[in-house]
Amino acid sequence: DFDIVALGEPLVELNQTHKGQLQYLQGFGGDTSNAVIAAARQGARCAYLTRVGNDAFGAQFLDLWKAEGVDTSGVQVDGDAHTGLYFVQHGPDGHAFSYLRRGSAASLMTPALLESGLIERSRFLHVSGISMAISTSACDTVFAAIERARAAGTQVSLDSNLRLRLWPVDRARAILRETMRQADLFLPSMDDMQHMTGNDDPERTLDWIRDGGATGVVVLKLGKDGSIIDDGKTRVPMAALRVEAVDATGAGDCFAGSLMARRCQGDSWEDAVRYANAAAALSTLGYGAVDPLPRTPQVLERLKALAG
Ligand code: KDG
Repeated sequence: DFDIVALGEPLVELNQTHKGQLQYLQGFGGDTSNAVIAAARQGARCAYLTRVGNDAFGAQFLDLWKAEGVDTSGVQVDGDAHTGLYFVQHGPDGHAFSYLRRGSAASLMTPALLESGLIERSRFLHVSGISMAISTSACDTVFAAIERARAAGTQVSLDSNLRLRLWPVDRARAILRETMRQADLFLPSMDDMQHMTGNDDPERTLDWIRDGGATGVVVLKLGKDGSIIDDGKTRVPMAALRVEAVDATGAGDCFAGSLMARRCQGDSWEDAVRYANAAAALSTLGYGAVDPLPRTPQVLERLKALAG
């Protein structure tokens, strides 16, 4: 059995590590894949559900997940479509993504992907806005996955991860509003919420989420201002960790994966968020979404240094 099964699209990553130069470091990305690898590095038992191409990149991903201890029995290989790809460029406003993903193998997933029964054998199902934005059949797959999770008593975790290049804001708002209601853990970022609600006030944003019918735990991520844990009764502000970030790609995914991993190990919400904050901060110290993801000893060391 598993602690976490995630569902979404893995993307090969090409990261421009030297500004202005035509050199790209190959790595791996895709928000839900990043999250599940981060969770595995914190000791969680993880599995991934997706569809990759029958190409070199698909094979690299299968090798990566195996090396990270992520179960791949639910990964399908598509004979025709390719594995998606993205480029990361770094500028004064942080990182920017360019995608080559339309028609990718993952975008062709259908609810048949769920027949492996992995969701029923996991404590958390993790999905994101991106999992639902890549195609209508992927969106159907996420809805079917949530239905299976709820029927089986598997907790549903949803990261907003709004990507407005993948879907129009009206559709994103309607679908995220529907799915956030069904989530046991909703992880929106203030930036994403601001795009959907037009409002930049965290308290009013949390009110919007509650008024919209969310009943689970909500952790609203405020970037450099930390986060707020709202369990439906109280709202607890949590401080951010300041670090000199080299590349913040995947930091939110590291936060999600580490948070779930620590919940599975029995942490309180506050302890789990504190841990996930430290893990996410550490993940920004190197280039790439996956390579710099920390492991438990590093995170514990950082937490100890902070406490001392
Ligand atoms: O959170 C990081 C991801 O956004 C990145 O790995 C690429 O999945 C990706 C996407 O669709 O933006």
